[in-house]
Amino acid sequence: MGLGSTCSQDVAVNGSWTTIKNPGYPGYDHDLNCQWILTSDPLSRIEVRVVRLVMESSRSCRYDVLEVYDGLHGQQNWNQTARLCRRSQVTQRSASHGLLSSGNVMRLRFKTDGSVSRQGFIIIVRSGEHLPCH
Ligand SMILES: [Ca+2]
Repeated sequence: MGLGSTCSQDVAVNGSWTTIKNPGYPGYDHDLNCQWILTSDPLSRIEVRVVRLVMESSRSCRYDVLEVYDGLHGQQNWNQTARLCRRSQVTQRSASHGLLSSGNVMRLRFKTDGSVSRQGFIIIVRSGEHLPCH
């Protein structure tokens, strides 16, 4: 399955928390390739917090994975900043510190393989810290 309309979305991020879940939560299909492009006000960063993350887990997240990309210079230059598939990762970094963009765009990608599915994820996003004006 490629990027489908049911699992790819543009999300306008503002100062209030917006919730994003995988399609079908709790539960997900095999062979998904979903993405969310998050955009906030040009002068603010985007903060991502993981509320729940229960996936088929592996050490390198090679089966099912939620990837986080920072848009360094807009949407043409994505830098992968996280690969999440285990609850322990969330406890260590995302839940406590959040994941912060360097600019006003971020991309999330949810990929699943052809076997074993669990609940999936719930994350919340908002625009946070304001960038200095140039
Ligand atoms: Ca799987």
